[in-house]
Amino acid sequence: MDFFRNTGRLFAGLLLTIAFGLPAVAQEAESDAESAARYFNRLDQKKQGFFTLADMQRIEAKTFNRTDDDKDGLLTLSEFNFGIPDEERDVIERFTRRFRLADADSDGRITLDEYMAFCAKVVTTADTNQDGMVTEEEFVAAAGSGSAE
Ligand SMILES: [Ca+2]
Ligand SMILES: [Ca+2]
Ligand SMILES: [Ca+2]
Repeated sequence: MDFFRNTGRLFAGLLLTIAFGLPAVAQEAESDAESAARYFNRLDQKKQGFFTLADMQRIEAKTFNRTDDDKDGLLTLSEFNFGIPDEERDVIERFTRRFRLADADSDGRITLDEYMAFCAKVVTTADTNQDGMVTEEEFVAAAGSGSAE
């Protein structure tokens, strides 16, 4: 899963997995679940067994800045999709779809505010018992069930 090496890509993928459910292909579903667990560990920096919205936004703000190649405070589609090989058409299509979903006002650029709002959506979706903490169990379940649909 080369494209999951990039934290930003992984993040974007999970957001959409959580918010909109898994793709129909079983093989992809499995890798998404594995990726969800890996991504959870990255967000749970203190190894407490959960992360909060504040944790996620702190970490993802850094990802945003790293992905923002020209440092104009906006993510374009080409920045967002940077590094995906041309032959990976399904991946490009998926990330393009995700980009559009994160781009709340559809102006072709993702602002930090839009990105942070998307984080909030993920936490709201994944935190099924609404205690403000997303546990690994909640996170992986949300990634696997498409519970937001
Ligand atoms: Ca930019
Ligand atoms: Ca926008
Ligand atoms: Ca919870």
